[in-house]
Amino acid sequence: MTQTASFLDINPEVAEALASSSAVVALESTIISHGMPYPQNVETALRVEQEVRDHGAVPATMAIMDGRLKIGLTETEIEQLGKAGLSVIKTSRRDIPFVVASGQLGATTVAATMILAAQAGIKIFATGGLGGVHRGAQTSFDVSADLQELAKTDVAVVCAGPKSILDIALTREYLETFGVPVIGYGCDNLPAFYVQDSGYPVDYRLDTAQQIADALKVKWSLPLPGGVIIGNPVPAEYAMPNEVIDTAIEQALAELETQGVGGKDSTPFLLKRVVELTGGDSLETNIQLVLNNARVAAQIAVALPKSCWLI
Ligand code: PSU
Ligand code: MN
Repeated sequence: MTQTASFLDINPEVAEALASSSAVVALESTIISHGMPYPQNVETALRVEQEVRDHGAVPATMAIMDGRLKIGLTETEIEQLGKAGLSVIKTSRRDIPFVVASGQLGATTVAATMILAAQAGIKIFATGGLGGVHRGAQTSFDVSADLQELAKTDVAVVCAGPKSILDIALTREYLETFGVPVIGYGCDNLPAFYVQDSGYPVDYRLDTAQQIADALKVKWSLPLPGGVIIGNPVPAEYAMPNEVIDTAIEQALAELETQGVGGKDSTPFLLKRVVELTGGDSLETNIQLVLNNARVAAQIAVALPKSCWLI
């Protein structure tokens, strides 16, 4: 047993799936505590888990509780995180040891979820949106730790693309520099969360879950360490009109600046304001795209050869 393994609390259903090399999909929890309001956050988290199950995989929502790295939560634990909301510690790579040592409640970001997933041997992860290079990063240096994690940790992240609260062009450049491939699932351009098309191309378009699974197997067998981004556009019927979302994002960004919000508070602030400024419409889009990502992640996990779970 490695030293890290002693901190892992693997939910029995997840442990059983991993022991038989069956498909497991990791899910993050900052989206629950900081990404959506209560009670929609809890309802969505549970629906997302169900969507993963309906497509043949076992869900493993991650968090830190009572000094343990939790790989798979119970419904009660999801409810606890959702109710506690912003009082939960948003936990990225740097925060993990402190949240564990203090026994506090921590919600994992994409970066932290990748770390926990990798330690448990889980390869596929579904979320809503990634962190990225923020607009104005040329002076603020605000680049999400999610991107560095993708550069080094062997987990594939299915997402609806970066929100345009970020600088998508700079995010693409950063990912290229660090060797993180961006796949479009059935799309030539990277989606931008609320909208299907960011206007920026993906590196590779793949049209089936099997093609994606095959490419992942080759990457990790080479071995070529690091993560992969799979951009999965929100279904057209749930996408938002460009003008509506652009206006809300511009205003949220202006408020961020005047209120002097920075550091780890920037992303939660922007997410919350965009929901408020769209009168809640963006929340429905957000829910639907996460469900859509959970389905695709489960299909990729099922298609991944069993040998891959052991790499
Ligand atoms: N982007 C979203 N929704 C989210 C997040 C980002 O559209 O919920 C969350 C994720 O947990 C992500 C984190 O890992 O915010 C990134 O925060 P930061 O920009 O502080 O690294
Ligand atoms: Mn940041």
